Amino acid sequence: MFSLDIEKALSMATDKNIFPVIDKVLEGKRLNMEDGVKLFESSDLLTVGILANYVTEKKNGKYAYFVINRQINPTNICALDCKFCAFATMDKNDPKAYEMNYDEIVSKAKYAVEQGASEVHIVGGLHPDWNFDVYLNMISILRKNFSDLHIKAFTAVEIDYFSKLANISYEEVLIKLKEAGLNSLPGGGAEIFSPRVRRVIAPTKIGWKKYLEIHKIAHRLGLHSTTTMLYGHVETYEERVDHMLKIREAQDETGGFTCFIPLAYQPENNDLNITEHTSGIDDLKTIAVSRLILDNLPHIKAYWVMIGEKIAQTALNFGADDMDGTVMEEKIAHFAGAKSPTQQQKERLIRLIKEAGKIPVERDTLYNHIKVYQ
Ligand code: V47
Repeated sequence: MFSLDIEKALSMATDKNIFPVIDKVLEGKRLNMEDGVKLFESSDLLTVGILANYVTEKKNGKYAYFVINRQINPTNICALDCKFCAFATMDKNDPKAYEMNYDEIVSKAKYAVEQGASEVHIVGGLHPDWNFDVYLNMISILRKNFSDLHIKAFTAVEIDYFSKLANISYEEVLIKLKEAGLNSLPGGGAEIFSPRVRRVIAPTKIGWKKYLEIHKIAHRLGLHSTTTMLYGHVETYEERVDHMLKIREAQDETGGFTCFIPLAYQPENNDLNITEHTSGIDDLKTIAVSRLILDNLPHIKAYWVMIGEKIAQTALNFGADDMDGTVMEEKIAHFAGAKSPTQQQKERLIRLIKEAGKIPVERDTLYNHIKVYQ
């Protein structure tokens, strides 16, 4: 019944180039580089979306997830100089430079918990004067104050920095953080894996091998993580698909990624000479193609902060099954010109999901159901 419906829907497909890709998806076969590029190049967005939605619903039914969470960015003073980043500054005397003390961090987490948050998401600059203990104590202090809160903190880029600061291995850094109370890693810092692109947009950041190595070590230690891709700047379609294929290969090894998050490039106040926001078509296609390529990733997130709530809502029918969450205080995208609000109310997320024809589920970080809104 279901397959007849999907075949009927796909009988309207107009782009012959993607017919073989459609067949592969319906036969449950893995897509390759050529397939991914054909999907990106296709003008038949609706067919690509129907196909991605078919895969999403096979995996997650009609459920679409959100989380009550808060982002905390302890400092924006950073030793790296990524060209796309408008949030960080290398100069401590820059008027926008800031650093939080532990009391401020705890009070932000306290407010989040009072609002019903199950997760805090902590990332920030690589502060040149903070040693590893500053970051480690941040986690233990939060854990002492909030025994049940899920602490998702520190990207692979930060883990690499801590390992250099403390002169210990990635594994030792992660074990210490886990013992202090860390629950999982966020996916930031992936950008685009292509060394060509990294040389242009993030020349001093760790490369893709270290990024994936750190995530795989975390997975082996029992820490789940998410993973991301920054798109809409100088990368090609091939480089986007290559990025996804590398993530798929790592996931085959460990199975530890919960979710893939395409992050739409925000063009303001940075040193990259690309001033255009991504288009809605590109946002939807990127979500759909990632759903189709990443057959072993359980969830695809439409991050409303970067693509706006209207496209994020629409993306729930183009392969995404998650909207992230309330966020409460977003800085990274907003320093770079994001037009979305800096936070969402839970009721609005529920409404956006229901209007998309999906069933809203409040989840925890690991996608356990907290409440289903039938
Ligand atoms: O690592 C920085 C990106 C990331 C810009 O793990 C930019 O669940 C667009 O990773 N335009 C941080 N993007 C955000 C992030 C994230 C967000 C939500 C959920 C999760 C998760 C992770 O933001 C950075 C970088 O890749 N970023 N500057 C910019 N101008």
